[in-house]
Amino acid sequence: MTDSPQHLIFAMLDVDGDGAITHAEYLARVDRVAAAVGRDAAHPVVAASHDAHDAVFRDMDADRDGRVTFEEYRTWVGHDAFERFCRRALGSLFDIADLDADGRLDRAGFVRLRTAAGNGESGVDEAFDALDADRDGLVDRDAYLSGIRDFVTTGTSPMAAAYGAGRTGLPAVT
Ligand SMILES: [Ca+2]
Ligand SMILES: [Ca+2]
Ligand SMILES: [Ca+2]
Repeated sequence: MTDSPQHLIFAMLDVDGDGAITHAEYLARVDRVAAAVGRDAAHPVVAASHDAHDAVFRDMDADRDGRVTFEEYRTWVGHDAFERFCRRALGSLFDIADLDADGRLDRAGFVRLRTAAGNGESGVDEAFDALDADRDGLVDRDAYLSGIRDFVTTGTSPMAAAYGAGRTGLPAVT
């Protein structure tokens, strides 16, 4: 395994490290985030997030065996996949954490979201600072999603540190 964005994200999503992302592992992210921020599991934003994650999973799992291998993930991932699916799934997790629904998260909410979504705590403050460009103590939904997209597609992004990739980004993905 290298430190490419795809490897780092795959390793994060393959919670038990058995080499495949199962449907249950992927959907459990939603429940972890909801629990971490104290969101009622019956709230519509949680149901919407389950639906979004289910759609992403079905799109990733090319051979429909209920397991997404790294090869399936690597084949699937990219700019088009992000815009079509990931943006909705990751946005839905943001919405779960955005308890006052103003489209912004403060630092505490951001840390809870990132940690519960499966990222380590290292680099999370750095990522918040990088995404909070106007220093108002809040990160906008669009800035957050753009930051992740840039990391997934280019390896260089304010979000890179939050994936353990270091602040200067990564060499070209091979
Ligand atoms: Ca697994
Ligand atoms: Ca599969
Ligand atoms: Ca908010």
